[in-house]
Amino acid sequence: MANTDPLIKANADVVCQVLKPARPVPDIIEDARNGLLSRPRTLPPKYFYDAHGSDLFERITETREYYPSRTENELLQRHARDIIASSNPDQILELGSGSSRKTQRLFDACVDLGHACNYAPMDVCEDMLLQASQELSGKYDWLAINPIVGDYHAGLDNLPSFTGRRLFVFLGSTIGNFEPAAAQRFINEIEKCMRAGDRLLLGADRVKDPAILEAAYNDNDGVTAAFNLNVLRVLNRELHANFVPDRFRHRAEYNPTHQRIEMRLVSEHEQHVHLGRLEADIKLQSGETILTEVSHKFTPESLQALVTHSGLTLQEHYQADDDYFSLILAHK
Ligand code: SAH
Ligand code: AVI
Repeated sequence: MANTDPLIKANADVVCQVLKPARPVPDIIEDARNGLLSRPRTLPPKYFYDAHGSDLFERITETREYYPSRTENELLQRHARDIIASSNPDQILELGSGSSRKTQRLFDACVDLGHACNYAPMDVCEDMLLQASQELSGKYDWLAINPIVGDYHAGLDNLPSFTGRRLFVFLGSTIGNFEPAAAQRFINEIEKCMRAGDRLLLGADRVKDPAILEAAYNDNDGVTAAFNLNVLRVLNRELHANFVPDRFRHRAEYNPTHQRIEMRLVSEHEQHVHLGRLEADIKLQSGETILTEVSHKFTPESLQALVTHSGLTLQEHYQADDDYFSLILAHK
């Protein structure tokens, strides 16, 4: 029978629950009005992740230069049994789960330990959620998967309630894409959702040689550039805008003051762009930029402070041998 419930989205095998916003968040029209009509021009990074953008992100993780995913995967591989054994979760709830590729290290550990739990991946990209859930159900037939589509900036209060022990997971250094004050508020918000005995597993990229950081965001095959430029196609589709991606170029630079990569689109010419649904036109000068993403890098101290300032207790700090990446396990 056809699914007629607007809060349930499904493809052949998987059903996706829609997270009800706990507070209003700007839609793309408001974000574009706030971000594009005044200078410096900015856009929130969540608009990268339409189906194509999510695929491009996956391709970024396979580039030689983008070490974070590889390093985090190795850390998970090494410590997953310890994480599962000590947190003993009945549910793994993952925020910004994307392809859930690295999370498989936790499921592998469950298999090794004979541990059963269910999985609630949450993401703004429904296509990727459905694809990931299908892949996981093929690989781990014991795993019940309850995907949730939504925007975590709209709050976590309406996440499905759960009575057992939960392991909250936030990987990939996506926390670095938040401004520092917003990152603290978000970890505080996760802490509020947690109950005594729950755990948080947080992955974060580390401050390091700027050349290594800049290379990771300027891969030779141009995948990161394509990912950055794809946001213009999203704007064309969603805002009835007429950006010409060929008239922009990708730029990613390390800002040592803020210890973050700043990713921008640079207008290659003076040009006019029509933003149909805003009923507005913007004039970009040659060389003018749109800030599309910030990606903060952490020191061991700044990362631990982020977690402990929320009131959580640090349990483990797993660090890569080269100090490139950290995984924090914390409990309430
Ligand atoms: N955790 C995965 C994916 C990281 S990419 C990994 O480590 O590889 C960032 C993910 O966060 C994407 O899947 C993107 O769709 C999701 N995301 C970005 N903004 C979001 C938002 N506001 N709400 C929910 N998910 C978001
Ligand atoms: C998801 N996020 C942590 C990635 C990052 O490294 O900031 C997104 C990304 N942007 C360019 N490359 C990867």
